[in-house]
Amino acid sequence: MRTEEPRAVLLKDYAPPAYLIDTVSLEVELDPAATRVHSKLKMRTNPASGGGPLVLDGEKLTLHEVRLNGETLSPNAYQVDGRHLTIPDLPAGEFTLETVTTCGPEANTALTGLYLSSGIYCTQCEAQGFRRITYYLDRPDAMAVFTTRIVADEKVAPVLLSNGNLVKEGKLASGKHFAEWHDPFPKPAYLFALVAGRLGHVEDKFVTKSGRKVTLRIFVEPGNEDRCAYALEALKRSMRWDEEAFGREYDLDIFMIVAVSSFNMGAMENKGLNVFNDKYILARPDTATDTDYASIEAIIAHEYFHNWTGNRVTCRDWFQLCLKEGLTVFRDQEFTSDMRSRAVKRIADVRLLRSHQFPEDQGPLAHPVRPDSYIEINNFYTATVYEKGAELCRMIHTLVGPKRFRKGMDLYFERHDGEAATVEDFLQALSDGAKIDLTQFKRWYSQSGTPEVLVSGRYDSARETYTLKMTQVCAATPGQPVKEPYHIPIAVGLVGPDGKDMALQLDGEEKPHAKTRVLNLTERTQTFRFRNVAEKPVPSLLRGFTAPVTLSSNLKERDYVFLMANDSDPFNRWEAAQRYASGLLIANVEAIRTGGKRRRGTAFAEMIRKVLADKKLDPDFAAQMILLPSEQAIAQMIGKDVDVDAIHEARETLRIAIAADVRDDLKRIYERMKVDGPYSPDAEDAGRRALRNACLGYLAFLPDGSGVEMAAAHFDGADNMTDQIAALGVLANIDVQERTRALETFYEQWKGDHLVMDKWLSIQATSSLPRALDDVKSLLHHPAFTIRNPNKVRALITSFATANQVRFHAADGAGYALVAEKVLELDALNPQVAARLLGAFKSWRQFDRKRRSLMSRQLERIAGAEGISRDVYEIASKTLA
Ligand code: 0A1
Ligand code: ZN
Repeated sequence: MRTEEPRAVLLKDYAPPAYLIDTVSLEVELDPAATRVHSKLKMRTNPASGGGPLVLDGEKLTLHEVRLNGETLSPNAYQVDGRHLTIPDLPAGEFTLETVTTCGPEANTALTGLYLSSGIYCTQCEAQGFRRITYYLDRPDAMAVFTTRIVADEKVAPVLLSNGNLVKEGKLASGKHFAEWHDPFPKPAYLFALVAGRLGHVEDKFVTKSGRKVTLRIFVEPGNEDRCAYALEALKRSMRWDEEAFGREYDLDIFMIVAVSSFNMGAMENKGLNVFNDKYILARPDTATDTDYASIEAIIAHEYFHNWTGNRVTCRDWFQLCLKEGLTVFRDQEFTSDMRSRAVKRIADVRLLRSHQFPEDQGPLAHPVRPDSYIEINNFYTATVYEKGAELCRMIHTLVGPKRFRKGMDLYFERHDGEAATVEDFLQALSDGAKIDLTQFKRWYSQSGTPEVLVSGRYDSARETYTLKMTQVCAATPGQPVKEPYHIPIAVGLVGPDGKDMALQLDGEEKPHAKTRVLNLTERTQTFRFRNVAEKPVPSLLRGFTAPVTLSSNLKERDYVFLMANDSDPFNRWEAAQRYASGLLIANVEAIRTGGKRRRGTAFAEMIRKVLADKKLDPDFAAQMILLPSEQAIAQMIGKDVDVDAIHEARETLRIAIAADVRDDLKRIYERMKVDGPYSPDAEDAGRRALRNACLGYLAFLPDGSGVEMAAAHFDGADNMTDQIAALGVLANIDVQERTRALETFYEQWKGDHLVMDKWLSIQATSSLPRALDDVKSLLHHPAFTIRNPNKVRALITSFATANQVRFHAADGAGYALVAEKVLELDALNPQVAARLLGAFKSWRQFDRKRRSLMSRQLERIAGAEGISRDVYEIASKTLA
């Protein structure tokens, strides 16, 4: 049990640093056990705050020497504890401070600071990793110009990289060599990076719109060079897109990316030297799926776009994290929408928002997009900061339109380039540049919780009016009992009986305007009345999902059936199908529990038939239309006393019934969507594969067993990973011989490839068969698994805990016990990854009484364990609160 409660950091306590650092010179002599770092800081008193003791951050460092203006300080002139180096007396004005420290990359299992990933030295400094490399003002508003000299054994580390441009390199005595890098752009320490090791690379060039020639390099472990082509192409497309869409050019002579296999997150935007989880770089048709290709494209773009939203304009403090993350996610979403299908991208983003952000916002870990308190900042790289943060940017974009939004963004860059900014700065620039009052809108940044919008529509045939009455409510969240009304943009359309959109004329308007209108809901209750509505329409509400809210309305099942056939807004067409299917599944769950009669879902089957027959429909979109909502989505909609077994049974039976109803149509499309010729990851072919595999996902479960053969043949005939894994994923859920054979064949084929092995692990962990828990337990001891690699943990344990609802929530609590045990084991090695895994318990209150009690017992066990990290303590204690 912890003796003292870790102290929370509060937004309201922000104060500028007492000292400024103008330049940093680092000399880093690499050694696995003791890397020596000599740092020379040119500092001065901050005129804005006026001196006092200098408190530098530093953790897990051995301090050897401190020099002030060239003179070694006696140890009584400073204090060191496990977290700081404090120097009470300093001369007024400018001074030079040097420290010599050592750190141990080999023993660094937390993967923050300097560590070794498969023998490659690399760093991860966001959010507070730089303090594990040297003593420093490790805060984002301390911006300095960095020069980094790296010294290493030439055999161990022939490649030496850091931020900026290479200024010098050469050989030294006894097999050592060095490289010196200079980054002319002042930056906070979290954007520092250093990589050294035996690395191969691929190279290309990019000429910016103003004519700057940029060398592009992607570094990988030797042997992986043939898997970089897609990432490199995606990088060039991202660079061009940012010039065209936002007028932003790249600013150094070289842009480098390094792919490493041990990484806590997806990737990191270090200035000029991005470091990536290799999962998001390496791709070849036989090893990567279409989804992998799409993620690579999106993450390459995301990190590249950070160069302006995050690096050139950075954050004043970590509370402002959404300033760079929400905005950059919005930018990468727009990029993907321009590269691929906008409708399918929107559906994917809303799915992610609902599956990850909504449960967070509606549970014990709810926090505002701009939090005002944290114990461990690494716990705040959340779906709320990223995904809801992006939705807030999107809402502003919806309110002002693309042209004015661009003006606002231009002004933001103009005003704040080279600065560490705040959410207020961003909103002010957008407000001034896009000419919009965002005073009320700002509440979205400080109020947590998902607002609920209740809509009631009424048609008056005598007056030919259609009235929408809207009410917004937002439930209490931790620390926030009462909410003020939000400014919510709600796009709506009215669909006439002929299935066509009506022209919309609001009360007080002379003539009809567009067929989709954005209504501004700003009060608790508001009424919008449309005139000249000749026939009773069906309203299409929240088109394009223009706000991150839950919506309930007086629409009936038949209205959803109508909309899923007719809505011109593709998002809402998909949404109507999901609502129809969810309603049906929830009714069937109830029927299972009470012994009532189950419904068969003929309208969904009918919709599938129509969608499959529509040759004009984009196959990727069609694939989205025919998929049933996930078990997790149903659990979330039910919200309390969730019965995971009934949900599983309801969904499985409905899927089989639908498959039986439309088997011929599914078979026809399965044949028709076969892609001939060599594999291409482009959106068109990927869409065909998605639809074909969605058909297989139904057919494989036909009660006559014919689908198993089909899935096995699909597996054997696959010439790319997308098809191979689709078939394996289907077979993994069926208890047949073909399952064993396919898993074995796959293992034999891919056991030498760590990324493909992650797929093999997670397919078994997410199997809905009752054996999944035992399989996970034995795979923990398999050579393909190690708890020290975050991708392995995510593939096996996190996917079991978050994507296998029916087995993680096994009634005897064995799933909970296993995951809790692993959280504790992992915490001793890597607190960040442990805390993330613990997030699997966040919705514990929505399950039945027995499960609630089993889950809370595990949470208490973790919260009370000896010596747990701040990271895990914060999640465990807040989840229980
Ligand atoms: N800024 C990165 C994500 C990132 C955050 C934290 C990390 O370590 C704690 C690593 C990466 C991004 O948004 O891509
Ligand atoms: Zn980011």
